[in-house]
Amino acid sequence: MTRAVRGAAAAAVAALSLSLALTACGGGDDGGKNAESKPTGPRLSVSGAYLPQPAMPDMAAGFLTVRNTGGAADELTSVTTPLSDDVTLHATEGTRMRHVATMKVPAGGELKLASGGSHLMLGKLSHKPKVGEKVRFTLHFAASGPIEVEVPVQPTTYRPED
Ligand SMILES: [Cu+2]
Repeated sequence: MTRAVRGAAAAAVAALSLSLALTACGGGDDGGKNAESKPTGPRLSVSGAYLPQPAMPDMAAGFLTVRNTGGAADELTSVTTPLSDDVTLHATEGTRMRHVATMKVPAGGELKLASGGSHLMLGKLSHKPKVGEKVRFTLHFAASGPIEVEVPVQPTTYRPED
């Protein structure tokens, strides 16, 4: 009799610890799912980069689009290139352009640098780039690692198709 009670008690304890183990396991799975559904960091890609062959010998503009398919915004902080030690980010407001320190790449959105709008301004060119040449740009961001792009030099009047 005593033995049977002990046995039942032991079984109950075993069942209880088993259910605790399952709960803990289920909790672990839920944690994993929550982690996946949490917003991710920025996920950037660069497309459509080009550099019109400059009309002036010492200054050029650069255009490109940075897409962000991630869950967090990022910021373009600088661009480096062998072509220039003096690359600045310019925003265009109306007919005036303004030097800005950084440019936002919104989550699920894009930063578009296009003719007539925001652009990269390259001064003190190491040489005058010619059509057909490719210039390496390295884009630096506040959160993401740097992205390198080979930027084709296009005719001065080139306009990309949208
Ligand atoms: Cu400018």
